[in-house]
Amino acid sequence: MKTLYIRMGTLLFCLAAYALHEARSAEAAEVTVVGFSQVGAESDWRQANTQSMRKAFSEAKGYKLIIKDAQQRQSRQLAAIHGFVDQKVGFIVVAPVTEDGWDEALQKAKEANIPVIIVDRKIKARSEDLYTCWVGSDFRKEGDEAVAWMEKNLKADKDLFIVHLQGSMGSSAQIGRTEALLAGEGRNPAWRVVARDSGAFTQAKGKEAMERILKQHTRIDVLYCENDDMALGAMEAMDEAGRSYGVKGDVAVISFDATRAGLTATLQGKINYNVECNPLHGPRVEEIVRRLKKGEVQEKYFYVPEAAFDAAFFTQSELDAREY
Ligand code: GYE
Repeated sequence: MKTLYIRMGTLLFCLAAYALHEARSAEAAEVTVVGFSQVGAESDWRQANTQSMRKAFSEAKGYKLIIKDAQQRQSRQLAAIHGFVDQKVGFIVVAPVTEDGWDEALQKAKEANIPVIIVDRKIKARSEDLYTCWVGSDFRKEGDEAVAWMEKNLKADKDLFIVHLQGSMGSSAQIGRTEALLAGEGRNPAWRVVARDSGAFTQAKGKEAMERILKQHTRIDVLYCENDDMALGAMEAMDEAGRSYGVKGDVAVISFDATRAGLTATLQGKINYNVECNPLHGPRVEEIVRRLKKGEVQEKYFYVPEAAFDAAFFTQSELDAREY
């Protein structure tokens, strides 16, 4: 009888140890699935943004990150959100291409109880309750920074002829940076925007737009360009047309993003003033996911810190110290 009790005891102990082992390995293997709908790969900024998300949501940290590249099309982003809900991901992250048109997809995620974090550009939703929170830049402030530099450094006793290259129309980045220039125009009667065109934030389209503009305008004092990729394209067009630009040239170049390529051009004096747009959202978004998992409440809006760089003061060591 005694032996039987001992055997049963041993058996129960083994079963309990096995159950504990199973529970522990399930816990260790618990993976958080995050669906990320990215705008595309249109610019260096965007690529740095995607990298930052990949790094933050690594497998080593217990994540499975599903990235869907929308190739700058909202229809693809909407399909991606619907797909993420059907797949029952734990969290959805969206970098929205435009501000409008998200209500229905977000409603579906809300009904499925999946938190949605918006990054980079903002959205105009029927209700702010349709998403959990937002992380990104203050685009109007970036534009105001650039316009303030123009007001201080490009004082014109006569008219200032400005060319304005815009990003993807309807995106918050375009809207904020454009509004700032329009406000500057309103305050400065000597400013004349002689041409305005969109280069959709890409180098190729920025070049094409600038080629068209250069054919029509012999005098240009300023190029206000809403990102570095388009500025690089526009500089190619100016090189080919034999027009001088930058600190020592005829056309002062104002740009946004402060990517490595953009800041290299700033260091070379080809871009006069470059306003940073910080793409490193990954760590912040990952922290938000961790906190949401613990049930902690988020602040609704988080603006990433940003700087601006004047070619007159920018140095090689500052460039070397940059993270992207
Ligand atoms: O400035 C541009 C990119 O939304 C902040 O999109 C982003 C903008 C960025 O393609 O380069």
